[in-house]
Amino acid sequence: MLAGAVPFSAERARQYRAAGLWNGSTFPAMLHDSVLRRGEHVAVVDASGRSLTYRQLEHASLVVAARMRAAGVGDRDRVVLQLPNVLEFLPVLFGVFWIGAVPVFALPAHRRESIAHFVRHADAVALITVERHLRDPLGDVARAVQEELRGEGRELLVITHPEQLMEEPADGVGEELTRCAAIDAEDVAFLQLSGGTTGTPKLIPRTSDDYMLTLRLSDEICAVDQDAVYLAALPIAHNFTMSSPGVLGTLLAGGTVVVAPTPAPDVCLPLIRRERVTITALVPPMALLWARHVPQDPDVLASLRTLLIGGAKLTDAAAERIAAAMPCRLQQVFGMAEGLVNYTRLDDPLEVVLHTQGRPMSEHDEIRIVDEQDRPVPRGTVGDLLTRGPYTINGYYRAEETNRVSFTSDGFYRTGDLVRMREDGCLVVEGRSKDLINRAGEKIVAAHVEDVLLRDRRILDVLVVPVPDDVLGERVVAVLRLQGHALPADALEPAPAEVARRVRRQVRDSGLPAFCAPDECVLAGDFPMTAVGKSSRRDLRRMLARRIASAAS
Ligand code: OOB
Repeated sequence: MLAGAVPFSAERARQYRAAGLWNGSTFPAMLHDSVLRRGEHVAVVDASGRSLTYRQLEHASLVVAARMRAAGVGDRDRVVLQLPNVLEFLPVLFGVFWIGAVPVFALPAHRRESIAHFVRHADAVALITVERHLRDPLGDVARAVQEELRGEGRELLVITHPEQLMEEPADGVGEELTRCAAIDAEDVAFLQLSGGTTGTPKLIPRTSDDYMLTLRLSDEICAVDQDAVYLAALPIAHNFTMSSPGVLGTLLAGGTVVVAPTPAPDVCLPLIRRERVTITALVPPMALLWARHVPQDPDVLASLRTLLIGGAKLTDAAAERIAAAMPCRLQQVFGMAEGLVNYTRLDDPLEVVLHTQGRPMSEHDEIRIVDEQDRPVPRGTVGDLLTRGPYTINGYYRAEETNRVSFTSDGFYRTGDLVRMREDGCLVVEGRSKDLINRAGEKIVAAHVEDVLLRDRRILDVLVVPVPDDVLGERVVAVLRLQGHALPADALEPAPAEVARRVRRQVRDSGLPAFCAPDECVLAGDFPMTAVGKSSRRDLRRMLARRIASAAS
């Protein structure tokens, strides 16, 4: 096992093997298997129409492997990938896999401090990125990190033209085909990043065995087969886009992956029509945006069968809005890079699809919902979600102290999510344990208030956040994006009095306790986003704090 990763207990590993959950397959072997079955089928195509068949993808990845090896990168070396949704992502990823090196999945939105942190923390030998992505000079960032490390006496190989890694001729192409059997499926295959909205992302060691299991289960639950055409609209290296069922689930099934440079509807909707996309995945704010842009011409989305929505809470009102607009099935996904993934099922009643976050993928997923003393709460009561299972990690990479608080002594991961389990076994996410607003001792679930407000069509989106208050401890602030009220992206301004009155009345009339009514309403241009496009409450709280501080001075 890669040093710094926390292994499964021998007993549980034995059980998972015996149950056939872990079957020893690896990513290179998966790709090779798809080549044998689907060699001439298109594996990946990008927005400009460039494409690779399975055979070409495998060959390109072997060229990348040979070049990386020649550059001195070897077995178990960590390689940070900061790649946007480009065609090269897959050949590079599999190239790194072939040589037994360990990718670390950064996202294009990560800034220099985070990239430097990943390189140091993972002790990476290489960083592969592009010169530019949208307006971000990722190449300059990579060289700045390289310089920083050089100052510490460490060398970092930086590659900012991934297409050059695929150039021929290269020596020794194909040697990995025979070596790949040596990759241990129970060892760490890559380091994923935690998606939390607080602090620096932590590194999450996932094994081939555990991740391959998630692909097989996801393919089955989402009905992904060799006819699937999956649109990667969200950042490709995020766990959701990668595996639920994502890019890798599609390659396992022998389908086609379409990579979109951004999730914007004006980019993705034409791509869906052109490539006859059958399935894609979005975070809730983006799904709401798509729902507003669904073209009048129903033919544009005729091929789309399934829209997966996950990554953040989809409120009931948002779910209803999206279901009404999108001419396809919805599936909610409540997952985490640490492991556990829940889906609503394709044959679930609409009520379940719209109002729950589904149930675990595997019957071997263990779920505990507990109170503050870690005692199980009765069915239907909200509590902290703890989980353990065949694809959930046992610890973050090189993080002993964090692991002591994030895992129980018997190996359950503390997700930080507040959930309740319905009688039918479906989970409903009520918020993050840290996101409860504590107003003079009354606990307020932000998502409940948001759900009520989103029922008003004039409200495009809303976040309800706490702001420190001398009297109340915390007061409730509703930050709104209103229809027909365009503001500069980072603007925050007090809402007109009649809007605030209407909002408060709406919350009181909904049946929520009176203390849930926002103490203050603010209008925003855009919401700050996390690297994968979830609305960031943390950044919004910071912006509000800055606004209050500057108003006071
Ligand atoms: C996915 O993974 P991460 O690691 O970026 O974020 C995990 C956290 C969860 O602990 C939860 O707080 C939140 O994101 N979350 C949801 C949710 N899906 C994720 N909260 C409410 N409802 C949902 N449907 O975000 C991720 C990984 C794999 C598949 C899908 C999402």
